[in-house]
Amino acid sequence: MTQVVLTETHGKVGLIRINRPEAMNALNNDIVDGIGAAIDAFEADANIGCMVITGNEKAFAAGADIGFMKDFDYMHAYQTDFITRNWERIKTTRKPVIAAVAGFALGGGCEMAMMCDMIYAADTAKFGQPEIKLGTMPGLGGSQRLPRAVGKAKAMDMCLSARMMDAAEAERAGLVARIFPADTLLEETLKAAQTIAGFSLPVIMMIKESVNRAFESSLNEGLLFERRVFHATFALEDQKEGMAAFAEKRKPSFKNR
Ligand code: CO8
Repeated sequence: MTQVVLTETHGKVGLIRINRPEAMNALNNDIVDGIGAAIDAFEADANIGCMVITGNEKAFAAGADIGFMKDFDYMHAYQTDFITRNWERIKTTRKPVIAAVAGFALGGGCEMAMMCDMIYAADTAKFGQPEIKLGTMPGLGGSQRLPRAVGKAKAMDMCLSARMMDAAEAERAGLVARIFPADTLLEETLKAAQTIAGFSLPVIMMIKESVNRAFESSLNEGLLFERRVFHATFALEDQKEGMAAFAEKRKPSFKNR
């Protein structure tokens, strides 16, 4: 049986590839469980400082597998806790996750990319929430994360019209952090991930946690959270090392402590 999720380690970066090319990487339980297991392993590996999730050149993922869910009824979706049970592991990992998107990121695929901490896109990337065409709606966070990323007007437009957004528009709108030519997407994303993973792991985690607070709290609560975590960095050996290295004009050597 083909493995629908492949993992590789590149230095301090854990790479997760969705590998179901015959179905445009349509997401099913095997894939999300595989992604969950990969994240568990990279989270537990003290050598890993950043993760990358990618698909192939045609699709990051063209949505949830329509065949898998087309005969669901309400009680099945509710009783099996569809999505909530196992589709959101990306959301809980404390290490940063970058989505490297080439080709289609539609429906649950777009939502999964948005669940990551940031999206790097190939110039071929296309984002969309076309569930309305299927008589349903975004269910993996799209109606909440898309407006936070691109604002209400574009999010409403995409969810209601089912139109796709190309990479250039996605970058202008704030959905995507960086765009690369398709043939260099993975290489450039791994390079950026290596840069991140080279910093102090507790600081990486504290920054991720603080930026995420911006979307989950009022400004004053978020500022207070940031201030407390910032104060806490002065308890780190890596802060002493980072600032001493700057003063001594040398490269810091972080110990993740
Ligand atoms: N589910 C199942 N199979 C799919 C999916 C999908 N989402 N997308 C593509 N495939 C399959 C096709 O059926 C086809 O299979 P086959 O060769 O056996 O006929 C194969 O992938 C290749 O696809 P196409 O021939 O259609 O390729 P095209 O290049 O012509 O078109 C598209 C590519 C535009 C991506 C087109 O396939 C498409 O529109 N796909 C459906 C996109 C969609 O509607 N996505 C939303 C799905 S609903 C959803 O995600 C609900 C989210 C709720 C949360 C769920 C948690 C994730």
